[in-house]
Amino acid sequence: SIQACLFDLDGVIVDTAQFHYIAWREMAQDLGFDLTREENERLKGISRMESLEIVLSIGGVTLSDEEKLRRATAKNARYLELCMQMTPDDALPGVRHFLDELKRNGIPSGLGSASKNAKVILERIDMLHYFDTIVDGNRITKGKPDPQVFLMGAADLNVSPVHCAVFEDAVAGIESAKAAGMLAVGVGEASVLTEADMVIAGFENFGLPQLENI
Ligand code: G16
Ligand code: MG
Repeated sequence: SIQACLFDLDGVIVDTAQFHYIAWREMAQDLGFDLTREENERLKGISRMESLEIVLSIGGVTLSDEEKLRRATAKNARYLELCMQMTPDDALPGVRHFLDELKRNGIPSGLGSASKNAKVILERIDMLHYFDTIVDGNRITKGKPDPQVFLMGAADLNVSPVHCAVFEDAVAGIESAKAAGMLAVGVGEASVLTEADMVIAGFENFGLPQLENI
């Protein structure tokens, strides 16, 4: 039985992926190339500096370490500027209701995100209080697909990994959950999240009874 739920942030709780894309694309264009939506898929769940390396390789651009840091910092400033347009209404449909249901049933929730901005974003959409633990890009040393992020969350909540369910929209995140020995629920398309134990389109018609049925 499931005793704890761990949630990815971008693409599961809130659609900040669109802002990451805009900010990376603007940087790419400034460097003289474009970044397509399809190429952007490869950045989901991947850390900021690793994402930068992927974007630069797409454009065939080489930068000094100093310039890489400057570009990553500028991208993040632009990303945060875009995120500040969000309001509590920007939480993805049904997710607040599901987190309420977990709370009512005494099932702890944790956040497992690669993002260093996780807390700021959760505060912005007024959802920080739902999480009994936050494992974010500031705590982890190994990013997804490594299981570290979710194993830390399970340890914080004092729940064995086999009793944890992970909600993830990224291929790298599903891999991470499976490597941690957890139930992996994909949020998105089954054709993309092929390694997930179950895939849901979103949280609108999803609750504890559906989770317990997996
Ligand atoms: C998120 C996004 C990634 C992003 C990463 C780091 O991970 O999916 O695209 O590159 O965080 O974000 P930041 O630059 O804010 O530290 P997740 O795990 O929440 O999907
Ligand atoms: Mg994600």
